[in-house]
Amino acid sequence: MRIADARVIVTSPGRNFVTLKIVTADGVTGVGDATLNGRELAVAAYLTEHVVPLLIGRDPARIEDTWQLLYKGAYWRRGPVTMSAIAAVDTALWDIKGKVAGLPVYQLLGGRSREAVTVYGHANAETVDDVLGEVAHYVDHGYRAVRVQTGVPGLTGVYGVSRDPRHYEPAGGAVPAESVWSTPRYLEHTPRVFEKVRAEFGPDLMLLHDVHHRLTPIEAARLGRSLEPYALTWMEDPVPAELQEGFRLIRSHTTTPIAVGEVFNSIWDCQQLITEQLIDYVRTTVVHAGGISHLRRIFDLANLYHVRSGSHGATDLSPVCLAAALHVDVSIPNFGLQEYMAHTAETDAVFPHTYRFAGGMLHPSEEPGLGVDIDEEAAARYPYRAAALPVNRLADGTLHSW
Ligand code: GCO
Ligand code: MG
Repeated sequence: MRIADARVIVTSPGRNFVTLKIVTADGVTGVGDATLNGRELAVAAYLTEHVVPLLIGRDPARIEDTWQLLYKGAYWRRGPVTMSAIAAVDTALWDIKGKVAGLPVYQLLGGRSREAVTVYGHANAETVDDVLGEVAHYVDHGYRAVRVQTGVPGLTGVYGVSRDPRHYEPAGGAVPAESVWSTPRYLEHTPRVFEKVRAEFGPDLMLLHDVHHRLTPIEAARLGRSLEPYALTWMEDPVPAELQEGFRLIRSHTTTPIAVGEVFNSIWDCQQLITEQLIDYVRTTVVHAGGISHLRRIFDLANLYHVRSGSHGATDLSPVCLAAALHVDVSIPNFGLQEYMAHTAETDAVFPHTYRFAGGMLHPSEEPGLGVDIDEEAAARYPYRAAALPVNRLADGTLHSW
């Protein structure tokens, strides 16, 4: 069997998505997500100019060899653009392999390790009172885990709080929006939020919080300590993670578990965090970390060091990524949690899929392959729109992590 065609499809049903569709000479198709929020066209061009010409005529069954060709062959290793492009090819080839075998992809990964995938939803609101209502919404819909974000008194436009509470979308107009940040106000406010949420919902609900890289290690240590009475499942991205050894400082001060990894694109970004047991959950994804093949390598390494998965699943990762993530999640021994923000109806219509949500869990597709596709006619109705991620500044104008 040979690859006859590979199409890069850019569509914007409410937000931008990049999808690779590979077609074999006998008409089997496979899809892979290549969306990199705010940098979509860079990956689309990388695929079109540098990857698609290499795919035509290749044997689609050779997933590992194709991965190595695209990784080692480029010479310029790693990076989010390269690794998202490799991920799209890898994911599409697993989809094809599943269809050819007549099996859902999770069966090719070793079969089920659990019945379904526990997910966490996003409760976000400007005030503490309003966020209690949002948490209740998720509990009422069966969720066992909820991420909680609120505004901070005195600050406007805090990350994680959106106008539409059900569909958080950080990317906005063509030029980045700016907001002002204050670490002292945030550190003062956040434990008060969790005190109220824990008191209202009791000990069983898993609670999570995303810091979005905004602290230094010693500030993160203070936050983690102040949240200990409320027994969070995790504190996410407490600091930027380029300096992996910085996590030693956080770790030595707090027992609040740490989750990191949504911006990582290879095993080398988290190797020290994992082998020194500086984190509890690694949040790498299919799309940004080299596809199903490479994600499995990260999770296998993590498994040796008591680190569980907690894959990123925001709405800027397409249903193709989510479908693929569920096959990984249901099969690995060290699954932790999967982030889940429902896509809009227009996005779901462009990406027909057969995974389903029930009782706080996502169930992967039972169809051969990934169980997701792109409706190319529907996709063509939504042309690309430039949309940038925001930036954050301190009161004196200093650019800060957002
Ligand atoms: C999360 C993330 C997202 C990212 C977004 C960037 O935990 O879901 O932090 O909200 O900011 O995916 O594109
Ligand atoms: Mg996050």
